[in-house]
Amino acid sequence: MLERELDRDELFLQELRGGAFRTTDELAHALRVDADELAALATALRQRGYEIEERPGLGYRLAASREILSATDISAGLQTERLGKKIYTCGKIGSTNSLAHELARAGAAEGTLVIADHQTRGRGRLGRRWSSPPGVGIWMSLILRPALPPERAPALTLVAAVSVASAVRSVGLPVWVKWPNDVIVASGRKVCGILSEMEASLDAIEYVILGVGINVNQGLSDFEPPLRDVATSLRLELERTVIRSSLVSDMLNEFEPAYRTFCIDGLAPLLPRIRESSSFLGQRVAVWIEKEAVVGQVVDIDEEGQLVLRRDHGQIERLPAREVSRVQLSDVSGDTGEEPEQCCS
Ligand code: BT5
Repeated sequence: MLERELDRDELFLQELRGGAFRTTDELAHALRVDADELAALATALRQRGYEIEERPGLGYRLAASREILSATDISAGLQTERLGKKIYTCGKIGSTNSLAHELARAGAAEGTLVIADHQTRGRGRLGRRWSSPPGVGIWMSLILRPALPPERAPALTLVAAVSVASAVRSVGLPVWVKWPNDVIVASGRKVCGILSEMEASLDAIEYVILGVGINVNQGLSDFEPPLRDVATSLRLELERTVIRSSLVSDMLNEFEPAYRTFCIDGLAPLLPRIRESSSFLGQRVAVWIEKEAVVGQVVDIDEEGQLVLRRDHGQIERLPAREVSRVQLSDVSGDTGEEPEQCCS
């Protein structure tokens, strides 16, 4: 039932591709719905921001200029063996991570992808909000079932961040991984955040939901004012529209081999890439764990994906990603040791 509804949205958009009018009869037949259901589907798609024109006698058409997030296009760009073989596309949804949990609990296969055009309750880490306006971003969740002990799972976020960074660089934008879960541009603004959530027993992972949010085609006004200083989109940086579907395929094509390597050999073989992409190596940072700031110079990221800091008195400290609420470049005078009120990690 759920699957059918999700696929109908996608099917409707596919039928309207190319911009020509399609008659109500043709569309109703292709989607296996009646005229009223078709009108309701068109209304729902308009609410997502698609310009769907309806003319008596001619039927429906999609205004030509729209960039469409499409499962068919994502599939066409995939070179993967397992990831993205089943794709659920949604118009408006609370959170793709929540639907992915539901699907995973119901037995969905490894590699199942949930992707939405708009999230109304997109979430970040530690209960924070993730802004996910319609039609301009990649809001997606991947179901993974790695045969790994649960304590290895947090490093998957880093593997995914490096893969997103490679895919974004391939569209022409230099970006870096800001440990543990962000991808940022040279100004420090965030283009991508990753939220991985795990269901596990004491010694085995049942599944991991890897939630990835990428700001693709937002203009400045698509960001709420508090985000304008800390967030950016590929379009704002590159001054052109980026096709979301091909970026999703590129990300999955990058991620699959890295994920396979990680499952077999751990993080070690990926560390050179991780270090190369890292925005922090050699820098002095403040890392907040709960309300406490740990300040020091980043000397490495280790095989567990922990940030290795040299404190001022020379002591080496290893910080696990899951306990960290915020990381910030630090100058000596600026650190109060208290987390700022407005938390934008
Ligand atoms: C993250 O959390 O960066 C993880 C974001 C994961 C979002 C994806 S979208 C698909 C999937 N479904 C979901 O519901 N979530 C995942 P965190 O490190 O806690 O960063 C959250 C902070 O980033 C917020 O407190 C804001 O300051 C900032 N922020 C919110 N929306 C943003 C956006 N669109 N772009 C950049 N920064 C944003």
